[in-house]
Amino acid sequence: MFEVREFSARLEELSKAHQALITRPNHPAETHNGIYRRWVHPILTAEHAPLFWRYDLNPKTNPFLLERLGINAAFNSGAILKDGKYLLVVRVEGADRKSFFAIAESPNGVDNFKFWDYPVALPETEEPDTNVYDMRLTAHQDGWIYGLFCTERKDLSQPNDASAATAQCGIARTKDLVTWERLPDLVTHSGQQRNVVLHPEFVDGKYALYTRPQDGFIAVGSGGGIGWGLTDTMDPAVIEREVVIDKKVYHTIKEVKNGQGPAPIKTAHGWLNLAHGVRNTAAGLRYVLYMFMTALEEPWRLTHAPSGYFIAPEGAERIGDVSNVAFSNGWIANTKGEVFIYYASSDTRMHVATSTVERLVDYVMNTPSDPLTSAGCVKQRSELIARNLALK
Ligand code: M1P
Repeated sequence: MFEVREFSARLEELSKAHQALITRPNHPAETHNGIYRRWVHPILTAEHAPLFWRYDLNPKTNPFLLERLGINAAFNSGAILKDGKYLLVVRVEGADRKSFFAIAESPNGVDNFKFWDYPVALPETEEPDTNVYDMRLTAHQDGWIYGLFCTERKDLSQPNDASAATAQCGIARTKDLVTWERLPDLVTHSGQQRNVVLHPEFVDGKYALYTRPQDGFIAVGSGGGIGWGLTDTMDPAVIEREVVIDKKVYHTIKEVKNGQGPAPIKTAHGWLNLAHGVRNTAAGLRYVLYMFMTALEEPWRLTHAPSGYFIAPEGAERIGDVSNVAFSNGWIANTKGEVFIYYASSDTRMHVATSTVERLVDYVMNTPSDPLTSAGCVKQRSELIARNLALK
């Protein structure tokens, strides 16, 4: 029989290991490309979830100290800097496959992330969500912090297909990330929506949203691309006219689909945007991150689009529940101009890479764009080589 003594000893062991994990100092990787630095340890994993979320800690009701409600993953997190704290609204996925949101807080943005005691109690609309995920946080000019996320429900038009689902954009707002007001889901003329993000400022006196129109739940079909639309209010948010501002392109990193990452960062030169692009391979889809810049007064107009990917899954990042995925829906620019890029690997865990606004602006404005053909790429590279060899 498992003695109470053993219960206490095991609990102490578990607590020590958990405490060591969540307080482990992080450090930047030695090698880097000059654009950003990856930090060595994942900043959040399933194991970061508090023990009291997973175990019944009462020896009377759980004498064997069994894990009762497992956590599978902690990934795709929105981010915001608030009252000097780096806050992530994390997509936490239970062993039961359902995702929920929980806030994790760090004093420095790179380590010591600790979950608040309770997950977010997200109110529902009249049509309950089956699954919610990938929240983008936007501190809007109107004074609210908005959280736009994907709400997934069973596709009732296909009752015999247990996998048939629909994705739409759920909307909630808050002042403190504790109490949330749920607003009606976004209405657009597209079949489904995922990766919808609120622009932080009014544009022509309206709320502006980045969208991702798609025909099906996984496939974007003939639609896709990063869309843009305006709505008079967020309660309800209705987009009458959706235009694609960054489309899918053959034989690029975004051939199959793409989607806006977090809300863009405003700079003196334009808006810095982070997005994900998806291509197909014999081993399945490959998700990478890329960047682009849009005009300050016309955030729907791309001004610079560096060639290729910005971050691709690397090493252990390539392995997880959905392998070969880098995904980001959160970043933070602090008052010192430092940028914390929060990205998830393979739908499993969270990482951080750091850079500065200055470096990212240089990267986006001065990196050549994709010539779209092998011959064009050889020409582009040969010109670089020639310029460099001429320096000798
Ligand atoms: O599994 C990879 C990603 O797939 C979806 O992204 P997209 O809509 O662009 O295909 C999302 O479900 C995302 O959560 C996930 O990380």
